[in-house]
Amino acid sequence: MTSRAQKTTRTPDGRLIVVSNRLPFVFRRDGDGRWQSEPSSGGLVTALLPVLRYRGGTWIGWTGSAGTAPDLESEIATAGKETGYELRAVPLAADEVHNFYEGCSNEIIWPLFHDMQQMCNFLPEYWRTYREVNHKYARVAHDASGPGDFVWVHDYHLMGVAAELRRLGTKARIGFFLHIPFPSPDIFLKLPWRRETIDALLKFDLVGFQTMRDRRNFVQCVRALVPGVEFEGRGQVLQAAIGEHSLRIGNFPISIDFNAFVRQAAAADVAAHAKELHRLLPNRKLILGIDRLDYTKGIPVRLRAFQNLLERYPDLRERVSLIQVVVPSREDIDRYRELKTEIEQLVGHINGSFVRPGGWVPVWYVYGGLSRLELLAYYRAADIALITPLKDGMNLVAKEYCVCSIEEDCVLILSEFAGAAAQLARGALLVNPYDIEGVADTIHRACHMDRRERQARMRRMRRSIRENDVFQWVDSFLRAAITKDLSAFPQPEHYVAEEAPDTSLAL
Ligand code: GDG
Repeated sequence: MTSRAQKTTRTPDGRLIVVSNRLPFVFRRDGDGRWQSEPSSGGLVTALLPVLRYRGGTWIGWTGSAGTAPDLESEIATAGKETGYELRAVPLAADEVHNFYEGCSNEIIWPLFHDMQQMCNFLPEYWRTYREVNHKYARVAHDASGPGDFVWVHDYHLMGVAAELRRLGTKARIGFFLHIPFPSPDIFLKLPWRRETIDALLKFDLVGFQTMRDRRNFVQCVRALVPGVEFEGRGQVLQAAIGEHSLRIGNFPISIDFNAFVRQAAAADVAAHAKELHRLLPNRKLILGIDRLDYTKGIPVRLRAFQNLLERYPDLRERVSLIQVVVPSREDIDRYRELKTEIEQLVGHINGSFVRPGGWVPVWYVYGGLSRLELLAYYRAADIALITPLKDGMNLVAKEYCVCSIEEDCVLILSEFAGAAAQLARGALLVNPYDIEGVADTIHRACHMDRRERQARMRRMRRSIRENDVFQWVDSFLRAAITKDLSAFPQPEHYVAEEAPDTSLAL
């Protein structure tokens, strides 16, 4: 447990009840059919752990397996005892997993909120199950919480939990954080259940978004759909009133555990692994892309940009290699399988067009998850990170790359449509990921950037991430829920500078 997190994090009085789609554990049966649990290693877990242990609390979520297994319950209880906070599982039947998780969450809300309405499958039964499953999560949260507690709900799967909790008469305060973007009204209004969704979000006491742009989109959607909501404030956290209920709405860019990444990246085995990568791919700049297999990540168009670079800048042939890591995800869905095939055909085409006998391979393609050691080694070895999602809530890979670059001698190329762009704009080279020639030109610029500029840019980004780490993120969200005086939350300077508010709304 970090003492820093303990000292700085003030929660509202009472315990913290975290509600997320999945529990922070992976449960698997071993060879003898007995359940084994392994803690997940994500940033959210790391950040919330000190608060949960210090204040006491509960984490509510699905185990990841459909149906119920009585013997799993005892493994959940054991895992909870070892972590120092309570775990409560929400059991989901196979049809609920299909309609709520794969259907409504991942075939409607995920694509729509990433501006990909053509990918949406607006089936009414998906939405019906979404409401029922949100009710299930709320029921467990209601039983787990008391009047002085703070319930913190995470992400797009669970936007209806506060509305259900209010119906159940829960007295605890309830916050929500959306990890993915919130779309503009043009897109959001396509959702057949738009009014119900906005009404449900307005039932929370605090709604947090990654960026000012997301928050502004939400405010515009509220204005378009719900008459009579009044907004007040100009800083990072706004106050809104709707009838008797008032809530706060803010932007809280999520971050990473800066010190842990620096420490781990500096380890001797990481350095040795990074050196080995340079030995295998000698005398060239290494360009790195790491993405989950997802159509929001923009992998095919990025490969086309790399191909364009090699065509238009022959001086870079044999002097650059793109390491593209694709982490398997949702492979049982046709669209994801098709995406994988498209990526592999493009890689084959580029390598077939430019490969030189006995040596250089332009694209080094890795399909599979990386160990922590490998991930850190790729970060340390890469001269350039090419992170070009078509849309992304934040993108922690961008922040992790900067922080692991302990020599501060490398370049981040970042999509302007990643939430991280608002914070890293002064150090990264921002690109429009759809602009194939623009991205190619930017890679060329990155390859020729002088050392002083590389270091100055990287230093600026690393300082910003250090000052705004994940513990500060938890702290600011929980403070926003209780602070009386909202002037304690001025908009961080870099957000005002990089993402000027829409003056027609002044919000
Ligand atoms: C959602 C939003 C938002 C990736 N590959 C491997 C691996 N990773 C780790 C990275 C990073 C995490 O997974 C990915 O984080 P992202 O932020 O990029 O994306 P999502 O998981 O889609 O998350 C996103 C985030 O929520 C937080 O609010 O930033 O916009 O979509 O930590 O390091 N880790 C290992 N092997 C891999 O192969 N060990």
